[in-house]
Amino acid sequence: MKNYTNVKDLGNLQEAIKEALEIKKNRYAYKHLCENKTLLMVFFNASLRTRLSTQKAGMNLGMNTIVLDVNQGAWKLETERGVIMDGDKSEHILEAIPVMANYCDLIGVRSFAQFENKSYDYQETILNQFIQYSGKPVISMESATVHPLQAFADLITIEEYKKTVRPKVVMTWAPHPKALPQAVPNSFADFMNEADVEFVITHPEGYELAPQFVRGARIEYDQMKAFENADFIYAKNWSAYQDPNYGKIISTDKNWTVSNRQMAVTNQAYFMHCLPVRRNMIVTDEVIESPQSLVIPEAANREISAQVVIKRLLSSTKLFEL
Ligand code: AN0
Ligand code: CP
Repeated sequence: MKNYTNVKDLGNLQEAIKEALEIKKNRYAYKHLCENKTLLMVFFNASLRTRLSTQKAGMNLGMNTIVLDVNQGAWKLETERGVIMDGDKSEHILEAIPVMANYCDLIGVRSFAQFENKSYDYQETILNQFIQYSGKPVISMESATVHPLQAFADLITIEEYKKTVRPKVVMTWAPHPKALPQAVPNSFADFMNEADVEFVITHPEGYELAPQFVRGARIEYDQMKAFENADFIYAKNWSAYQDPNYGKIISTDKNWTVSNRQMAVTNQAYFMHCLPVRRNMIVTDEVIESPQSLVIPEAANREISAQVVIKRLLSSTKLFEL
């Protein structure tokens, strides 16, 4: 594995899940594997889980970890080539990336969609600059269009809690006051489409996601119908993907907030959300506090997904031959 951005990077998914569950049983089994290797985590946006779990995963493997919050203490970075840099940006990303790469063996990047230009976002311009100019393996820690560490942790969680061989997993849009990226639902769909589950996506009309992520998944516009007999409910808000509304909020319909009303028609489904979550917008207090809520074990599995990815990335590079 050269970089980590999507489900295909994991190869055989069953083997990846098996490896994750083994690591979870003994997360210090490889505590010397990455000694004297350094993980650099670059954050253009806020984070709680990704920051802590990825750092912990690196430490479990004996790595050094450095965290850089680009917007707090570093020079403001220009990301466009060709601009005359007479504004407030002191350094260009084209110098900053190779400089940062000097000090590490592996780079994680968090850089959300900016919603100014859909093709700039969907070409993963920032992440790809890291891939192109660092010469180091790169992990998306939620970039413009994907959040594969989250989706892998979600899949591990479903594997741990499923009661049937092929559970019904429903991803539902839910309302939110601010426009959010499509990265989390994109990657969740990317993973569920490859997993052994019955996958259904439900959202109001106009919230259709990019076809390369949705692929053959069933879309059901009636949320109650989608929830019938579900084993897992995966709630998430996202802003519109389709033109001309890219990056915009086109509904705040509170009927879509996940509550006991919808959960009642499921097969006593588990509730999932990647967090952070706004209570009583996305999900009611009752549902998130219920015994069926998996939000905390789901977050715990972020350490495990990150550890599998770091281990594989460093094992498959030439680093260990140097
Ligand atoms: C982000 C998002 O929806 O992509 C991060 C989720 C992991 N959420 C917020 O910005 C609230
Ligand atoms: N789920 C997730 O990625 O959370 P953070 O934004 O806190 O890292």
